[in-house]
Amino acid sequence: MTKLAKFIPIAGAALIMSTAVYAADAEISDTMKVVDPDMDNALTLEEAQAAGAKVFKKLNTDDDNTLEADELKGRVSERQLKKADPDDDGSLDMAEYEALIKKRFEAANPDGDDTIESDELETKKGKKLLELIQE
Ligand SMILES: [Ca+2]
Ligand SMILES: [Ca+2]
Ligand SMILES: [Ca+2]
Ligand SMILES: [Ca+2]
Repeated sequence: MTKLAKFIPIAGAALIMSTAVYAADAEISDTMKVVDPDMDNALTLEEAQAAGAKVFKKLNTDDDNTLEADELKGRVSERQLKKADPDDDGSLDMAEYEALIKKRFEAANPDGDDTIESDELETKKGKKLLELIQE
C-alpha cells in the first residue's frame, strides 16, 4: 500500500514532464531543423559550428575573410564585437567567430552535457546562440 501510494505521484509527475518536453520539441522543431541537420533535437557544438560557418559565408557580403560591424548588424553588438575580437582589427575572422559560437554554446548549455536541447535553445541564451548560427 505504501509502495503503491508512493509510485502513483511519481508516475504522474514523469508523465507531465515528458509531455512538457514533447510540447517544447514540437514548438521549436522548425528552428531546430535548420541548425540540426541530423534532427535528433540535440545540437552538438560541431553542428552549431557547421551552421555558423554557413551564416558566416552568407553575412560576408564583401567576400573578404572577415565580418565587419555592418555585416554583423543585429547579431553581434559593437560591445560584443570588441570582446570577441582579440586581434582588435574591428572585425571577426572565422576563428574569432567560432570562438564566439563556442562561448555562446556553453552559456546556453547549463546542464553541461555535449548538446543543446530544444528547451535550452528556447532560452534567452539559446537565442543569443541562434543569432550566430541561424540564417
Ligand atoms: Ca543533432
Ligand atoms: Ca566582410
Ligand atoms: Ca579580428
Ligand atoms: Ca544540454
